[in-house]
Amino acid sequence: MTQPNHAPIPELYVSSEAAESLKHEAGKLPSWDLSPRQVCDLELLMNGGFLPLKGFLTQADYDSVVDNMRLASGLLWPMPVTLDVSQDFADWVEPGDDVALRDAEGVILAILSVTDKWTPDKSREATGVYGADDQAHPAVHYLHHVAGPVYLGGRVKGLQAPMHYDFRARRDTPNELRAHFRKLGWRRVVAFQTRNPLHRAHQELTFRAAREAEANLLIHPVVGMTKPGDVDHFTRVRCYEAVLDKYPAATTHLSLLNLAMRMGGPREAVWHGIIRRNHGLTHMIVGRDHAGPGKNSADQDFYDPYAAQELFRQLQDEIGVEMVDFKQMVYVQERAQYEPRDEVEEGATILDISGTELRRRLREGLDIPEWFSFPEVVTQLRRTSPPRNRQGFTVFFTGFSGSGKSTIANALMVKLMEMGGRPVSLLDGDVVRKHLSSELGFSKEHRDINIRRIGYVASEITKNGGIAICAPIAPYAATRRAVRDMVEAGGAFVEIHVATSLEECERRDRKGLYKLAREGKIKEFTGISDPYEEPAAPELRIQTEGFDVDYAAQQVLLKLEQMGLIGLG
Ligand code: PPS
Repeated sequence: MTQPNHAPIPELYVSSEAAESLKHEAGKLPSWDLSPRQVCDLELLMNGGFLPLKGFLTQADYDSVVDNMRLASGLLWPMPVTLDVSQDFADWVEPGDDVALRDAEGVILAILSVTDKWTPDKSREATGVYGADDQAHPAVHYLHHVAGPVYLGGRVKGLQAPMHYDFRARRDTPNELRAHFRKLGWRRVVAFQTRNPLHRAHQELTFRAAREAEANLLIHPVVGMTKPGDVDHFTRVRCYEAVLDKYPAATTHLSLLNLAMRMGGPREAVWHGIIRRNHGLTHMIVGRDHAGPGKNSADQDFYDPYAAQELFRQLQDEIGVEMVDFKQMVYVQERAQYEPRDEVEEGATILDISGTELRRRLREGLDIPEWFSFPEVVTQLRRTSPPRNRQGFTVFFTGFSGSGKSTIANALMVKLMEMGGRPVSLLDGDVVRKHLSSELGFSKEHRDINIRRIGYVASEITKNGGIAICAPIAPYAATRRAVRDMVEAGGAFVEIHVATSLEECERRDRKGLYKLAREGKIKEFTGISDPYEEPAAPELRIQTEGFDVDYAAQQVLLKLEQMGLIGLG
């Protein structure tokens, strides 16, 4: 029978007096500003969540973890927990040095006593740990594009835990959870690891899993870093809180885990198991395609959907946590209840809504039935993902000086304000250059800075539900692309090429600038002495010759309506 994991475990924190004096000394040490992922890793190192690790992996441990899923001592450990740094920083730190590890605000969280410094072979790490050096895998992408080139290894002395201002009462260290279980007399506890909102099927399957294991249930969602594109953790935690009421009283607990996931499938499942053992759990639910990263660049699954369960089953004695099989629960219409898929009678009608379908219904404000999710959960999701016609977006005009961008942008702004519902901001080329970019000229470098500033402001407006209308020349395709990426993280980006020809702009010469440019009195003038890269695939291209402004603005409105960004509702 599984033994309760209640006794306290060792942490890496020093006493508060030692922390005070170390903090003063640490002021003189080389200091490293931790990335968000490193802050997550450090927290779990310090609080014992990553036992048996006592610091960031040394080179010998790293090599052994990559090749054999074990530390050099032979202990099971599937995931490299490494401190990646820049080449510049690595150049002035040597083994034997101490390094102060700081959070984003500059607070010293820990001291690393460096024993190892090496340049890893990242392709080997990707293949060994994630199964392929394929950048469609988020952790492989991170490894090659975000992580620094050099790793530092060594033991960590913890001075203080990273500060969390959100959901503080829901966060527990391993020892706090152990104490909680001890207090409640929970000897067998099954963990449900999740990075998604819980709907009815999850509630059914978790409760069933706990009953089968004759255990209490811990909903243990990851709130550190999950898969890019996931529902943000603020929304998810409000959803989990709503679901908590649906379990019988005093059977279930919710605790948040500040883990940075790698989406490493089978290896990650084993890692999750070890982390849960450290948190005092005795059982864990391992689902189909546990911690799966989705499709690879050949559009195939990275891992077999049952590989995680198989590996966990093989290693569960060493992990120290028993696996509970995940039963897929489906809604049977005739019986108006959830049942395990393998127990459904032949001929019965099974209802389901896929993740993609759910997102579509949220986006379009369509019905989400009660058999699928709890109304309280749907309310939270709708608050975060309002239908498209209530989300923010950016309309980005680009074209030559004098092409009519500003005039159409102004007309569009007025028409959108007439409709109401969302705040509208106009970031016109001239206005931006007066207020945001007054020190900039028209070199490529300065134009790029100018456009990125506009992109940043537009992305903030968009993320917060407003409409940003931008009307710069924005002559470079790569910079427009960068702005699109920035904005699309929070809403739609509608690129509109105002395709008035250079000849026509010069003929109109509204500001008299073309004449000056031709005379060489204005340098680097777009179209005359500086390039303009036409958008290859804008959402809309407008010809202005022979049409009035009203008609052009109308075309934009029709496009926005077609994209679902404006309309009734
Ligand atoms: S950019 O390239 O997007 O940063 O340019 P932008 O900020 O939109 O330019 C705004 C206005 O600056 C005037 N102007 C010039 N344009 C192009 N090249 C040079 N060298 C130049 N010098 C001044 C021009 O009138 C732009 O106004 P619009 O509104 O486009 O007519």
